[in-house]
Amino acid sequence: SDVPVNPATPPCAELHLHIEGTLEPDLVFALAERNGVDLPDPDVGALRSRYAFTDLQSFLDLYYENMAVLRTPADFAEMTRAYLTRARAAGVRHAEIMFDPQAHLARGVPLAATVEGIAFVLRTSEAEFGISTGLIAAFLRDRPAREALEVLEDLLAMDAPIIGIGLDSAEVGNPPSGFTAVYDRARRAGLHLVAHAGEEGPPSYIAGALDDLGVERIDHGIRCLDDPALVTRLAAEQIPLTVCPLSNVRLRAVASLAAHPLRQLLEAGVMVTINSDDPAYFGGYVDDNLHAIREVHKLTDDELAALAANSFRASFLDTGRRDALL
Ligand code: ES4
Ligand code: ZN
Repeated sequence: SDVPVNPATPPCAELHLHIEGTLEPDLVFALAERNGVDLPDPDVGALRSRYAFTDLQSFLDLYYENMAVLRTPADFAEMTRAYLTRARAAGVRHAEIMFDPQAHLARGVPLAATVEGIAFVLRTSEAEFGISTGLIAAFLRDRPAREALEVLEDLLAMDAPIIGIGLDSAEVGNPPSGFTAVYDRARRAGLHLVAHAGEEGPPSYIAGALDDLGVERIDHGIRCLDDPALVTRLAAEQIPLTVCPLSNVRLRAVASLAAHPLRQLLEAGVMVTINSDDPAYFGGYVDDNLHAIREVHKLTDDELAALAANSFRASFLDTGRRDALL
């Protein structure tokens, strides 16, 4: 088989993972067949040829298109189970998993179908896969904040098993400041708060996520390096960045893995973690990310261990399991 095998990487937590981004091309075709969904591509090979992205939007277009095959709770459950199986092999012991409820609602999939399909599998993940989990509802920043607030109210009303909220999709032109009401409501509900910022967008969006939304963690955040004062702040406050090297290369946020600013961030004292983002789209799971960055940046075993420790410290784990994993 052509499944890549990586030398062991240390056990870690994965904190930046879109469950819809784990939908592999083979599963797209299998679910399309099962659900009678017409696909634009004749076969998996033709679909795979469309994974050459030029920026975030070119990826998002295919990401939202492929989601059309997800119709029933069983579809979401199967995708989630496939991720956990692969994540366990990658060394993941804890996963904080984002999903995009609005992307499914917009296609006519009820909120309950999405939540129940994913949550059904997460309920037994620790026993079955040895992976503790938390579910994060991510809101689409290129849709109205009012819609996000309505979906959040629905999630709270149905007592959905979420630990937090996030903010994703097309970043530039959609700053954090538009979503203060959503984050205020989530904070009042006792939820954890994260947001994508500084992936393609400017450093001011990272500051906005911290100051306007009150997030505890920044997804991506690599563009903080354009603002030295912000880097100093992130280091001083130990704000975790969930960095995704292969994603950054594939979406051309950085020119190459060699040019990836991971080392600059570490040297500045920033709390960095390594994650896979959308592994079915960007060329690999968290072990593939760790491997690629280890080889190209000549990371030592101690440096890899420090990144793994960061992942547990930056997680929303309760102290009992965190200390057991550290
Ligand atoms: C995403 Cl890489 C990335 N950036 C922003 N939004 C997203 N949704 C899924 N993957
Ligand atoms: Zn992401």
